[in-house]
Amino acid sequence: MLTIAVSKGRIYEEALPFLENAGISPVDDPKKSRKLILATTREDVQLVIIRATDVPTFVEYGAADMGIAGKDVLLEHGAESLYEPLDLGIATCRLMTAAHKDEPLPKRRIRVATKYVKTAQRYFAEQGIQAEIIKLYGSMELAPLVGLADCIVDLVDTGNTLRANNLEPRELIMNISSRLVVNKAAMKIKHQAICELLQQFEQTLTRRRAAS
Ligand code: PRT
Ligand code: MG
Repeated sequence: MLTIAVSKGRIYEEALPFLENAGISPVDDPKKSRKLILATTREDVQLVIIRATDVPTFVEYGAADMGIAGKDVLLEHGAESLYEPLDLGIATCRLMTAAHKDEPLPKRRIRVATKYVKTAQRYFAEQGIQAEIIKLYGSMELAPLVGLADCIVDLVDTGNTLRANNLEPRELIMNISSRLVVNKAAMKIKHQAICELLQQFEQTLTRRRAAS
């Protein structure tokens, strides 16, 4: 049995064509079902539906053989414990700093609100900028508005969320997409099954590149 960890929402939606090309269709719709383990049209494959940020943990510990996770989540988790063989090019966005529109950052040590604590720490250290990182679990955009932070580090797609809150994107930290990750032991023990699946995913990628 191969277990694949995916999160509900945009990653699941965009990963479906890859799964379907490999003959994997979940028997229940995760949007309607409360089941956390979904059987699929392939007897040898099941999906576990978890929070996006938990995917690397499940795969690292072998609770799932493989998973699909955003590069933002992988950076924050630390990727040394996993194989990351394939960039699926889905759920794309940018990890950016953002701040009040038209307001320069203060010259003193800045306060940064984010859920990406390690990534933000690394980024500001590389830039030689003194920053105090404040961990939040959501609604980062609120922090500069209420004086909790001078800027934020968050994902930006259309920029609508920033604009709606009078913020503007500033520096690009990294372009983000979702990656296929594989447990290291599973890669040895279930080598053939995993490599077959990898090839099928690659085939979908190649077809998409040709079509675009
Ligand atoms: O929601 P939950 O707490 O369960 O987890 P999650 O928020 O991590 O899950 P989900 O499904 O929202 O995001 C999963 C992954 O999708 C992320 O880890 C990213 O890799 C990827 N992704 C791609 C995004 C976005 N685009 C995105 N725009 N994740 C979040 N956003 C949010 C962003 O945080 C901000 O609040 O959308 C808002 C910005 O969008 P725009 O279009 O207004 O700029
Ligand atoms: Mg979310």
